[in-house]
Amino acid sequence: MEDCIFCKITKGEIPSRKVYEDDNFYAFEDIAPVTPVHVLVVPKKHVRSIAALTEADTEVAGKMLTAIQKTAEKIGLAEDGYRVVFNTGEKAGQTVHHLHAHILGGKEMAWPGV
Ligand code: DGP
Repeated sequence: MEDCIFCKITKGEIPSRKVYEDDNFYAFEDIAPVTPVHVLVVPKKHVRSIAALTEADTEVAGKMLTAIQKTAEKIGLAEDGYRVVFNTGEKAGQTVHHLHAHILGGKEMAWPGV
């Protein structure tokens, strides 16, 4: 996707603070953190959101959980725990239309928090 900011970040065309990368995923610090640790995990393949996933995305969708796990370990959240958020659609607060997981951590979090 030509105009997708996260596609450009995964390709290195826009600078970011990378924390994890593998063949299919790229993870970087959120530009506007809402918790002391706030990292985004995005697939290199452009998919708009969870709502736009198709059968062809099954493998990447499954691997995304493992990429989230590895990223959380790398940024030191595995022991204390973390929250994973997928804003899906504008009403849910999705502003960038490229599938991404927010990994939030570094503080005590209440639940529910909506
Ligand atoms: P969402 O609202 O779920 O679509 O989250 C999009 C997030 O992306 C939001 O927390 C801010 C972050 N973001 C937007 N543009 C950039 C950028 O250029 N660089 C980085 N690092 N984060 C960005």
